[in-house]
Amino acid sequence: MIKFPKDSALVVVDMLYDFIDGSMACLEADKAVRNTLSVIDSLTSASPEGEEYIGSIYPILFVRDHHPADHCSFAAQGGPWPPHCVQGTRGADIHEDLAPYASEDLSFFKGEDKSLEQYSGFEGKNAAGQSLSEVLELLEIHKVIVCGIATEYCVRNTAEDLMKAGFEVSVLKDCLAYVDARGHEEALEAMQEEGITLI
Ligand code: VGL
Ligand code: ZN
Repeated sequence: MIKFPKDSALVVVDMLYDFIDGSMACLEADKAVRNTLSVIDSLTSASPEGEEYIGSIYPILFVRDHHPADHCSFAAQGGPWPPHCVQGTRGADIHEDLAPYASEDLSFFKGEDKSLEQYSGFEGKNAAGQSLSEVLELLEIHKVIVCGIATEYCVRNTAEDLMKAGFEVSVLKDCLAYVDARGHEEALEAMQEEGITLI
C-alpha cells in the first residue's frame, strides 16, 4: 500500500473513455484504471482508527480533456490527433469506476479553447472557474501524486508544471497509459531527471 503524507493530493489525468477504449485508446489503459482504483481504495481505507470516512481522506482531483468539435488538435483542423474527448460525448467521460470519486469542485477541464492545445492540467478550470493550481493551494497541498493518460503528453506536462510551481511531485508508474511504449519510457526518464519521483 502506498502511504501518502497528509498534505498530499492525488491528481488523475484524462482517465476518459476516448483514451481508454475510444478514438485514442492508449496502451495499458485498462491496467492503469484498475491500479488507480486500488490506490484510491488504499487511501479510502487509510483512515485513522475508529473513524469512518466516506471516500478518500486525501483530495482526488480529476483533469479532463474537453474539446469543442472543431478543436485545433484534431486532424481536420491540421492537428496531430483524431477527434477525441469532444464535449458532451461518451469519449469525454471519466471511466465509470472512477467517476464516483470525482466531484464538480475537483474536476478541472482543459482544451476548451478551440485555438489552443493544452496538454497540461495545471491551468485546467473547474465549474467555478478556479484552476487546479489555485485549488491545490487553497487546500494547502504541498505534495502531488499524479497518474493518468497519456504519460508522454498530459501526464508529463501536468507533472512538470506542478513541479515548476513548487509542488513536490510523484508519478505512479503503474497507473499510466501511453500512446507509444518508447515515448512512455523516455518521458519517465525525463521526468525523473527533472526531480519528479516515480513510485
Ligand atoms: C492528450 C493528446 C491530445 C493526453 C490529450 O491526455 O495526453 N494527448 N489530447
Ligand atoms: Zn486532447
